[in-house]
Amino acid sequence: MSHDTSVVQLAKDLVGGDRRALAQALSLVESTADDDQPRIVELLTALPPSKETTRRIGVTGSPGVGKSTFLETFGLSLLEAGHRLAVLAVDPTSRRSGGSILGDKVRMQKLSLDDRAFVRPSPSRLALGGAAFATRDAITVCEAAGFTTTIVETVGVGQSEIETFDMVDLFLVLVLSQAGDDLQGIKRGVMEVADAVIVTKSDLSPDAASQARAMYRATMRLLSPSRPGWESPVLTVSALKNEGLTDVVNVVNAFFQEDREALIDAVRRNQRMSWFEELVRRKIAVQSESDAALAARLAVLRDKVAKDSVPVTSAVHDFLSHLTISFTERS
Ligand SMILES: Nc1nc2c(ncn2[C@@H]2O[C@H](COP(=O)(O)OP(=O)(O)OP(=O)(O)O)[C@@H](O)[C@H]2O)c(=O)[nH]1
Ligand SMILES: [Mg+2]
Repeated sequence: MSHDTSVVQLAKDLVGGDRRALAQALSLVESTADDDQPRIVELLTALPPSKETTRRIGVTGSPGVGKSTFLETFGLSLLEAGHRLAVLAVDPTSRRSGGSILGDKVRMQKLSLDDRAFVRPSPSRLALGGAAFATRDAITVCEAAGFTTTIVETVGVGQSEIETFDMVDLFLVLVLSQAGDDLQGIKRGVMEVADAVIVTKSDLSPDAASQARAMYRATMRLLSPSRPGWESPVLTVSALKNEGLTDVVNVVNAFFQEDREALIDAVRRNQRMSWFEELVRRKIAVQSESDAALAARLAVLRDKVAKDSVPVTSAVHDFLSHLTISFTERS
């Protein structure tokens, strides 16, 4: 791999707190261009390892539930408490356009303008395919830049919530009180991994909000704990009226208390391990199809397997021997 001095400089500037370097580094790790891949590796290798005391928080909820508005108020209280905050907005839907990115900047205006915070709206393109992996690298970049808390805001559709859960320490699920009559629309799987449930927009109808809270509390009691020794609380907030935010801050602080550090470390370790395993699997799959010689061998073997002219086990061994050769030639 050629030594890229510009990337080494980028890493230095990033660690030194340069905003432009931060934005550039985030664009780089989000890039899917082949040319950028060695530069991404070089950048990540040049960064200091993440500190254990950093906080990674996921915030999810259906479109319009009030995530960005909540993050503005919640984020400002984190800044007050001395944290430096990065917000990475990930939207796996294709509805996100220049307009909604502008919307994020408006909804998180004070955060966007505060130099203790950094807000990164991501265009939808980035959320497709391997985006979950890019977001993990983006967290690493933010932590290297000195942010003590990184929040990943994700729109709750499809698999995106679970992917987010797998990259954070604490997972907050925002829900509307209007949807409180039943759990329709909110998948059970998401509630199972919620470390806290937050009923939003309580100012619209305080009664509906407290009914929803009671209903979600009952639901959460039926589920097994999201983490060992942690009971997921259900809270109500109005981000617009700044009500209930102190409770959220208290829950977050309780979650990150020192006696839970070992648990959080173990969670991160498991996350790194499955990230590695999954990425290796994916890259091998991609490699098998994109490397001409390998792809040709794979096609021959598929054909033989189809005709039953070679045992499947032998075909796999054959394939693996080609894979090894292919990688050896590269290094
Ligand atoms: N009354 C009231 N309205 C709120 C509150 N929080 C958010 N809203 C409104 O709800 C709408 C959606 O808020 P957002 O914060 O953009 O919601 P979001 O979940 O980030 O939306 P997407 O990012 O588009 O999925 C906006 O019109 C907000 O002004 C609240 O606490 N009370
Ligand atoms: Mg939003």
